[in-house]
Amino acid sequence: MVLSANDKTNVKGIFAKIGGHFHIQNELLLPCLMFATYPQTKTYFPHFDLSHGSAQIKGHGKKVAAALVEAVNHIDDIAGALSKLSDLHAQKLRVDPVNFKLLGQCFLVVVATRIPAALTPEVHASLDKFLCAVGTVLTAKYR
Ligand code: HNI
Repeated sequence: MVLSANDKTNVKGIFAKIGGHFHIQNELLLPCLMFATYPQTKTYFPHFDLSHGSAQIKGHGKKVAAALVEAVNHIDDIAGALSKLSDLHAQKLRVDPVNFKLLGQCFLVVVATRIPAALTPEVHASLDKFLCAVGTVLTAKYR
């Protein structure tokens, strides 16, 4: 997935808005939305308290959000920035790659509902490409 210069600008812009406007809620909203919309994703978290608003979900949402920010900050080398996470997801967690698309959908829904004006068709397309790129990196080491 090759991001154009324009895609990179769009992605950085949307993350700047996310950070400023609903960072905290998003940490909770994103995993809760994923578990509610795609209950099959819960199978990877048998050890979590998955009730809405649980501290574990919140803590995890925070880590995922931080990893996404890291990817944005190193948008020219996402593979390098997320290399350790890529090892973890491939070798230990073994999350079926299809789940990354589900999480990406949820992320787009969060942006679309929270900051609808920012999600122009161009930004939507760039964000979709970015989330695909992150998913590709996190599943690249699966064998
Ligand atoms: Ni994912 C752990 C980032 C998609 C299941 N995941 C993490 C951690 C980060 C992270 C960061 C914490 C690592 C650590 O503690 O060292 N995950 C991401 C990112 C994406 C993603 C950036 C995609 C954008 N993970 C997914 C998906 C699933 C998933 C789609 C399954 C549905 N992740 C997990 C599980 C853990 C995890 C399970 C371990 C949780 C724990 O603490 O036990």
